[in-house]
Amino acid sequence: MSPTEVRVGVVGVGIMGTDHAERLASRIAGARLVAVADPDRVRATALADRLGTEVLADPLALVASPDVDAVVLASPGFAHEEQVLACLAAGKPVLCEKPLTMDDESSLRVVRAEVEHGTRLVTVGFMRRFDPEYAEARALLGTGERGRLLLLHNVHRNRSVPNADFRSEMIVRDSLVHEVDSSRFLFDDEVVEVTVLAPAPTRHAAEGVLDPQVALFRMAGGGLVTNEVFVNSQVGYEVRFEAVAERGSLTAGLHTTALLGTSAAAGGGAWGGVVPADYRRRFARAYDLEVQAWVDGIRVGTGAVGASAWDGYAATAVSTAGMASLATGTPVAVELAERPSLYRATADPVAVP
Ligand code: ISE
Repeated sequence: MSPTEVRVGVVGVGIMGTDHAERLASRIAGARLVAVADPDRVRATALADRLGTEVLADPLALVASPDVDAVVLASPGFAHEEQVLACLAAGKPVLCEKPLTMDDESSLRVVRAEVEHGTRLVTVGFMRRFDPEYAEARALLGTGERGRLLLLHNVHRNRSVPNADFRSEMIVRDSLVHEVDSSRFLFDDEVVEVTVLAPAPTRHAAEGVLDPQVALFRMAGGGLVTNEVFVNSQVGYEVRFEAVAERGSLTAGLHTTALLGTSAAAGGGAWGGVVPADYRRRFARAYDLEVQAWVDGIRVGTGAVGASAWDGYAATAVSTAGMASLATGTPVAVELAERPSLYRATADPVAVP
């Protein structure tokens, strides 16, 4: 398919779906937002009216619609498997927000369905791959100039979580999953073992929720990754890393680092700049580049870009093992299925913008 204009439907109009719908309606070249679908008809209608697009009640009707060429899925993770499989059955490209599905078995079913289809149609919304700092770090590490990557230290903080339903396991499945993908991306390697531990929780976490958490990943090639995830930091959205190679280290995200004790009143802190309140601000450019690259890939027929269904499956497998480790505090091995030839590289690189 190489339409001059890709007609896109958005399924799920919560925080991320609304953000993507606005992006598609206003600043993505070669795309037209043609429909939104959400079980919450009132919120979908309000958004559709504001953006001048159609509303469909049923996500599967949106996928099947002859007026829709490609689909952005921003529905809750538990709905993804059925909806991604419907896109594959309809032969439509789909940009599915993370996590791909809720566990590794269901993610593997998606991988197998795509292999059966024969070409890549699924992109998983791991937007950090499109963040200029992450992409540049990956390109620099890939040159080998600095030797082998030995260690990666990731920090991931949210000011707070949307509701008390955000339980300890979701910190692994919805938040830490980003570090799983970015570690695979930066190392160009698979995670083979995960350990998740938690200190005595912050008093700002809901009753029984283990927050913050610390996770350790062992990479197949011997690399090690430390991760802190803290979703009720009370300050703002801080995502950064330090990568330590044999001859030098590099950092990303420092300009969004908060000093301990800075005021949380304005939705962030300060460190020679502004700490964004949430991921829509921190990764605004990455989301724009991701969606533009996805649309461009459909228009020129070069196929899917960014994280593949395989990357989504691998990330979900690590999260599934991470949730098991959180329950026991012991290391859990990650066993992946054999990678089909449709997915050449461990983590497909993206161009540095
Ligand atoms: C959310 O779903 C995201 O994807 C954000 O990037 C992450 O920081 C947050 O913890 C998740 O809940």
